[in-house]
Amino acid sequence: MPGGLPHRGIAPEPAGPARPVIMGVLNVTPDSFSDGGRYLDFDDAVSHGEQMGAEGADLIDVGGESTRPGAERVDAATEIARVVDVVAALSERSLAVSIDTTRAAVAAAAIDAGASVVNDVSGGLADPDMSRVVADTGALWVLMHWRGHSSDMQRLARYENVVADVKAELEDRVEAALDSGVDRSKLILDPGLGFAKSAEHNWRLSAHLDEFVALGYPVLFGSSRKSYLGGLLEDASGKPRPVGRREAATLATSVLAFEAGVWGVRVHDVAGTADARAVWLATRRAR
Ligand code: PMM
Repeated sequence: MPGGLPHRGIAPEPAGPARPVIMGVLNVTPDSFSDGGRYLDFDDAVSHGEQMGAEGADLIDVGGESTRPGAERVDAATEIARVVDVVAALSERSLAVSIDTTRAAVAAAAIDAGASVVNDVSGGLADPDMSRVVADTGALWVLMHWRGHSSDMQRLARYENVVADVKAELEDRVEAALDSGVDRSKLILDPGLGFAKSAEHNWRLSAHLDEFVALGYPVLFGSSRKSYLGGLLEDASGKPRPVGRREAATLATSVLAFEAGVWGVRVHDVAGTADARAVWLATRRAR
């Protein structure tokens, strides 16, 4: 477990495979593709975070800017105003919080309010000050594979070999993080499904998750409700499965990711994922 992320409960873990972390998504935005607009209100956001904690989330991932393809950016002050009180309230309730941001100023404000993980979908590329904030505070840092902001990221979805290229680009981000003084024990890697990736790219990355695990860093996997699942499950007229009905497919991808050895999954449906994790763990421990 990198950096000693607190696990809920005090019972010692039985010997065997590590229990994967569940990161519950809490988007405090008007426009995220799945839960946009639902948790802009402070009380709604905090109670949803608490509910995910009660359902088995190890981490609540609070985000104040949508990264949906084509989304327009908000300014840093707006992003901070959306997230900081929610982060403080969840931290006060002893929930571990990650801040989903590409901006150093937002990460610093959230860490100040109690966040212990920076979930940076740009892998440090969007803001040159991010590595300093992470190094100075000792926060864990999720380096996700990214090639550009949401407004034009689908144009950037060109690869020779998506698995090899994403691995190499993530390794470059690791080198940059280490060079700027971040401890290797603080790093978590994420192949970044849907970020400058076609559906085919997402399937290839999912099929080769074990190669990312083999890089030697904890791996986070984020497939929850993404459009490649909607496309897979299109109806007879070719209409994609709507976002709200992609949960069973998401769970299947999470179990496959557990089997590939990931450190954690980032999901909207924490209760279902916690059940799936219990099934996977019981099965693994019975081997
Ligand atoms: N996906 C989204 C946002 N943040 N962070 C990580 N580390 N990995 C992801 O795959 C990821 C992310 C987009 O999904 P959302 O709009 O449901 O938050």
